Amino acid sequence: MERTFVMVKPDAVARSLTGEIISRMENKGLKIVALKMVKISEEIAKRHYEEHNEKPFFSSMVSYMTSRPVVVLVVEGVGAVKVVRKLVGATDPKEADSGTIRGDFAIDIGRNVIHASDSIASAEREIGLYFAKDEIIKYSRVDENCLYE
Ligand code: FUP
Repeated sequence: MERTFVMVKPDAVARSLTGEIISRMENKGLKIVALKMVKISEEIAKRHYEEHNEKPFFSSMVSYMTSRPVVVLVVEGVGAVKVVRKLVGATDPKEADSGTIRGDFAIDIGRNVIHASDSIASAEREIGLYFAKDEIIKYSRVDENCLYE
């Protein structure tokens, strides 16, 4: 089992897409093991996106990410990092395939509705930024015997 970090970004929360986006992950067979709404601080936003701190879009992205609430999740499943990235689609929604979350619900790279970790190492780092260990819950989905061979 693998865990990944997901954020329903401020644009998606404001557009009431939270339920639709979470449903797609549940329907795929992924298990939500942590979930909360937060309004993130500038410090957390800067740490989250530290790899982009030299980029021209960095400061506008940080102010956008802190402007409204977001919903953060930890999602678990076999190959969860890759599986969620496939559900999410390409970074630029104009390039994202139809059927993906960004392909279906977004048009602008600066408003691409969702974030998902791009590797197991990023997932561990990002989960640690947003969640305490005791906020991640162990439980079974009742359909696990049907989802997995
Ligand atoms: P992703 O992992 O798909 O979220 O993509 P990146 O880590 O490359 O980019 C992180 C975020 O930076 C994107 F979700 C949106 C933002 N971004 C811009 O706003 N403009 C750009 O030109 C590139 C990225």
